[in-house]
This record gives sequence, C-alpha cells and structure tokens, in this order.
Amino acid sequence: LSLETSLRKALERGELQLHYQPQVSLRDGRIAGVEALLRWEHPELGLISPAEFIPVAEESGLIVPIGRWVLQQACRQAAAWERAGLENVNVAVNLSARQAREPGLAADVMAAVEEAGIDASRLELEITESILMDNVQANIALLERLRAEGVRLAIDDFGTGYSSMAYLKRFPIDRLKIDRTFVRDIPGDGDDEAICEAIIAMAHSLGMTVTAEGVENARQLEFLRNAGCDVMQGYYFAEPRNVQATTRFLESRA
Ligand code: G
Ligand code: G
Ligand code: MN
Ligand code: NA
Repeated sequence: LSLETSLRKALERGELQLHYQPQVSLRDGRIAGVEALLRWEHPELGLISPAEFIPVAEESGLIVPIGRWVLQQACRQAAAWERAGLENVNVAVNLSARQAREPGLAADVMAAVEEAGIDASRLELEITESILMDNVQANIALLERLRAEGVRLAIDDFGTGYSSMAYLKRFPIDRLKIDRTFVRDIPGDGDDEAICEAIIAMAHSLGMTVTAEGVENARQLEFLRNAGCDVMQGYYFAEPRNVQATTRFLESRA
C-alpha cells in the first residue's frame, strides 16, 4: 500500500492524533499556549513524522480534510481544557501551503471555532513566510478576514524565508516565531545573537510578539530573556506530548 493510500484511510481509522508542545512566557514563567503537532501512528510502520507525510498530504490534496480535522480537534481540545478550569490555554495550529490556497479555509477555521464554542482569540494559526509570499494579495485578504474574526496569526520558522520588511508590515501578524536554527548556537555565535536580537527588536517595533523555537538549554533561555523575547518553546521546557500528558502538565503548572 502506498503512503498516500494508507494516509487516505488514516483519518477514518483514527490513526492520526495531535500532540501538544507547551509555550512558556519568559516574563512570568506561565504557560502561554500550546502548539498542536500532528502524529500518525501507522499500524505496521509505527510512528510516522509529519515531515514525511505532510508533503504526501499536500501533494495529494489530503491535507485539506486532514487540516480541517486538525483545526476541529485543536479547538475542541482548547474547549475541553477551558471546561477543566485551565484558563488561557491558547492553541496554535500549523497551516500548509495547500490549505492557505483553499478558498474554504477561513470558513473551515470559523466553523471549528464555533463548533467548539471557544473564543476565536484562543486559536493561533502558524504560517510560514514562503506560504505568505506565494500569493501576497490573496494572503493579505485571507489573513485580514481571519484577524477580523479574532483569530491570532503567527509567522512560523521566521528568518528562513523571503519575506521583506515591506510585506511584513502589510500582513496583519501578531507574532513571529524565530526559527530554531537561529536559536541553536546562542549564546556564542555572534551572528545568530545579532539575528535573534534584530528579529525581537523589529517585531516589537511593529507591535508583534516573539516566540523562540527550539530552546534546549538554560543559557539560550537567559540570552532570550535578556534580549526581550516574549515566549519560548523547546525541549528545555517540554517536548510535544499526547493529550493526557499535556493535560497533566498543564494542571501541574496551573
Ligand atoms: O512535530 P515535528 O514533529 O516533527 O513537526 C515536523 C513538521 O511538521 C513541522 O514543520 C510542523 O510545522 C509540521 N506539522 C506538524 N503538525 C502539522 C499540522 O497539523 N499541519 C501542518 N500543515 N504541518 C504540521
Ligand atoms: O516547523 P515547526 O516549527 O512547526 O516545527 C516544530 C518542530 O520542532 C516539531 O518537529 C517539534 O517536534 C520540533 N521541536 C520542538 N522543540 C524542539 C527543540 O527544542 N529542539 C528541536 N531540535 N526540535 C524541536
Ligand atoms: Mn510551527
Ligand atoms: Na518552526
């Protein structure tokens, strides 16, 4: 069976699940939210990384129903955490290029929010620079529509793509996520230190907040805190975990 054929069946067979990675505020150490990360437990092949199957899902168009399912699950989970008394758990969901081009995306997003009964501001969508730059006019319109509904918007893997300052200003973006390749060698690598500081300063002056990705040790955390970074995400704080483990983690920090 090809990967595409089994991926087609994965949704109905319940082989897909979302794991969640906590994001922590550098100001007060509180949980700012979680990023939903898709996992595929294949019955024969075991756990398959999204890095492997998202490209197949994109190519085949399966990313559209899968992405809709991810949005529904993430919003329902945000509602469940809220009902359990865990306040302010924002949920971030990754979008792929194909989803961004799909005319029904904004409607899918709002349907997921409304069905779950959460405030739209609980949901953050992560989009890469290359997706944004793929079709600037259409994406400005898409993001403005989502922003008007109250959904938060973040640029993922920031610094690795091609977005220019001129465009950055035109997209209604709330947050930049510094790509983890810039975080890996700080402190110590002068270029990466300068890049992190520049991204943070620029984001703040444009009214955006900043999340650093891939934080794996206390020295990186200290550097980022001193540089004024708002939120961090990475193995140093927590790895992505399933719903049960994430819930226990959130409860232990509440
Ligand atoms: O979780 P990490 O495990 O390995 O994720 C690998 C890549 O897959 C990351 O670039 C991440 O953004 C992407 N990814 C994870 N979950 C989703 C998802 O639900 N939708 C999309 N489009 N990409 C995802
Ligand atoms: O592209 P995106 O930023 O959505 O990808 C998130 C990916 O980063 C996931 O694969 C997740 O498992 C991975 N990740 C999360 N924290 C860390 C970390 O501290 N170090 C590394 N190397 N990868 C991380
Ligand atoms: Mn992401
Ligand atoms: Na990223």
